[in-house]
Amino acid sequence: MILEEIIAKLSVAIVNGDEEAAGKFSAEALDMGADPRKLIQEAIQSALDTVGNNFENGKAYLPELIMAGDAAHAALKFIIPKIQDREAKAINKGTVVLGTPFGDNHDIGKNIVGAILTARGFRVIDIGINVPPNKYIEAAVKENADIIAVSTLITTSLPYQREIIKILQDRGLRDKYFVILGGGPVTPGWTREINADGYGWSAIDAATLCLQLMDGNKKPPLPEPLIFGELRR
Ligand code: B12
Repeated sequence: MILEEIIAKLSVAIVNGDEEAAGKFSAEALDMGADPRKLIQEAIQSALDTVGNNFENGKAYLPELIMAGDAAHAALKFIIPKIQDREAKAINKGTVVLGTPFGDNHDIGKNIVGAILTARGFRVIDIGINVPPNKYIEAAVKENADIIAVSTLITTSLPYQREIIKILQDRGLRDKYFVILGGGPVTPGWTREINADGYGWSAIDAATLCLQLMDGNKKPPLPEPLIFGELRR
């Protein structure tokens, strides 16, 4: 089988929620020299988008969503260490506190963002899912972070992004940390509305964003957020 066929089979395995096949095809694709980031983009993300659209249109139900998520996890178990092997650099470019806010349990995209940022030389403190706003701030203070990164997939959890910024302002800490946003329901417009410092459409955009924030003399809060990947939305 050629690599393109294996990538196509990986995608189908995720849509079908077949954990075993997803693990097998991702390992095979990597053995054949597939670029791990290409695998994420072309097989995993696109397959989950298909399942998400089917769910929205009533063609798939929660069990299918759960199984697809599990299959994606099974594939990423092989892919994430490869990203880190290939790219990990010893220099610490900065510390990022990363989490999914209260009410939201989606962590696949967050984990990919964490892996790519680590690979690009950031120290990533992953505070998990369903995280109340004040926990982001506690972690940022404790870890002496540079950036707070909030990954949100559920629309009803968006207000917690605003809440994080408000708590920082109320505690006089807004000039200590950049706040960046990503995930399906987040838009550049929302990023501007709540005065966050940046938006990235993908994990690669998240890395470009963090590198630019740490580059030069930028200080939070930025008068205008940095936006990456807007055209791909
Ligand atoms: C898999 C999945 C699940 C799995 C999650 C498994 C897991 N461990 O994460 C399970 C089955 C648990 C699940 C549950 C639910 N889900 Co769901 N789920 C999805 C699905 C299909 C894929 C999400 C995903 O992983 N995508 C792949 C990753 C790689 O992409 P990503 O997360 O967008 O991340 C990328 C970028 O956004 C970016 N990024 C991400 N974070 C950040 C952060 C920063 C700072 C930056 C810069 C960039 C960045 O980089 C990432 C990599 O490139 C989406 C549909 C979709 N197309 O997104 C629905 C979806 C998100 N789910 C949805 C819903 C409604 C639910 C449920 C409420 C269903 C229910 N009735 O119970 C529950 C909610 C549970 C909860 N409280 O969170 C809706 C949300 C609608 C909305 N806008 O509010 C969606 C959009 C489906 C739909 N079309 O209706 N879900």
